[in-house]
Amino acid sequence: MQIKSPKYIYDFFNGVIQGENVKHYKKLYKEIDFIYKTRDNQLSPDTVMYEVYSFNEGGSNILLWGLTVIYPITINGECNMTRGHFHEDREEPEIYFGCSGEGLLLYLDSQGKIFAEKVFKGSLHYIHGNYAHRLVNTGDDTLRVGACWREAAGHDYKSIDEKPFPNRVYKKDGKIDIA
Ligand code: PAN
Ligand code: ZN
Repeated sequence: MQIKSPKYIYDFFNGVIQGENVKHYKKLYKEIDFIYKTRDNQLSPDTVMYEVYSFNEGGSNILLWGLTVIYPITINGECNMTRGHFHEDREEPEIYFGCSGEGLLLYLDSQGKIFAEKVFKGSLHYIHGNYAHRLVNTGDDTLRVGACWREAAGHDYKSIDEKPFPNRVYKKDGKIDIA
């Protein structure tokens, strides 16, 4: 029997996934400045707000494994977060799991009902297909969250742009404030 090296390395300490087919992108402030309540003119437009790694092995029923790395930045007191989305196919769920840092996972249904779960190293989250999901970094360190979902899920950002998450998360004097 041949023993092979793994094709992918999940480097928890440095917050990267390495391997041949790994896709990686950086989300810059200028690309998502509209998701925050206010604009911070002190923040460079090229500031990396978060990074996303993912890979899949192809095939007809593609399963993706991902990692989101969200930096501890505040925008006039508002905590940094992902853009947030529904899955295009509202039947497709996703699993998130906390790897490092502290945050909140916001869930929003199509009726506008919202709730959140705390995210920390070892937390595990099952996101049913009918919930939009957004990660918020509430800590002083980088928040790293793993994810597993099917390619068939797709991403629907438009619904969130039209009907945004009703609550925002702020950090004032080290205390979290949800407004
Ligand atoms: C994640 C997200 C990732 C970035 O992989 O795509 O955390 O968030 P936005 O896509 O909202 O910018 C996921 O939920 N995939 O389905
Ligand atoms: Zn998703």
